[in-house]
Amino acid sequence: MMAIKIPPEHPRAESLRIREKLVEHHHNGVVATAGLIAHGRGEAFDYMLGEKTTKQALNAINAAAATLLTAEKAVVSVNGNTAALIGEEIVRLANVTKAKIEVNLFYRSLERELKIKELLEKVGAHEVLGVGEDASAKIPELGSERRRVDPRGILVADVVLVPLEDGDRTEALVKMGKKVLAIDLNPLSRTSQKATVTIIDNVVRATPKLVEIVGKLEQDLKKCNEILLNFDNKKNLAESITLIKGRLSKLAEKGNYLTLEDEKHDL
Ligand code: PTJ
Repeated sequence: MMAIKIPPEHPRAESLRIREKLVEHHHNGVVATAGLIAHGRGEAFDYMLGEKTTKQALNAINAAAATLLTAEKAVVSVNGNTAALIGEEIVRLANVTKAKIEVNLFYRSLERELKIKELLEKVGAHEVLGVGEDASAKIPELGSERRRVDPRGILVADVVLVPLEDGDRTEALVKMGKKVLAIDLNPLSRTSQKATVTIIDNVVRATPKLVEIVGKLEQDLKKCNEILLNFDNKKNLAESITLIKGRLSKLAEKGNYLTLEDEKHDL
């Protein structure tokens, strides 16, 4: 049940609905308290990006789809925020890419793990790894609770999708030789900087788009390889930062909202 009723005509209705969803799942124990802070940080970057999936994000989504489709053992890592915001899309993505789903929390507790597992099962997940004693392996050189992983999942994966997380684990996973696909609104975060493919976008927009593109590329391995050959993460990331810089410059000139006409070159 939502805590407040959001008028549909409210100019920021969608953003408020997302916020309420997180608050609701914070109350029921899925989202960590720090998850609310993390969301606020994300929202600030989303303002700067214009709250849309940019051309650069779309490039990265294509590369992430191609990586998932050419993976041997892909895993989608789930934390509190992602379970609350995109639980259904995660299950859909895991189904279409034959990836496993693993719960991996920074603020780890068995209670939260079980709640997240239950939420994912409710929206169709058949198997959820990483819960309790199942996370019996450890990622080397990692101090946080995120080091505990499932030996059937993240430990042996060649590709790990980490929608929205703190940065320490991405670096450790890359050091282990894994490809990390990140979705993060902040292009300056350690996760964004260290990932193999970085999607600078909101998980609520990027994940359904990723499912859609996986559906389109599914039968076309040649196209997947072509996408991967032409994708340069550093360059794409730099272009996302340039886009923010450009938008901020335009905003600074105008001192007001940008219209669609102002933004037509960015879209
Ligand atoms: O559920 P747990 O215990 O694993 O904890 C999860 C949080 C998110 C609390 C934990 O991973 C954390 O502290 O993360 P950080 O360090 O705050 O990083 C979160 C990153 O996600 C920041 O770079 C935000 O900009 C970004 N972010 C927040 N909301 C979104 C987002 N990126 C994409 N979509 C969002 N909706």
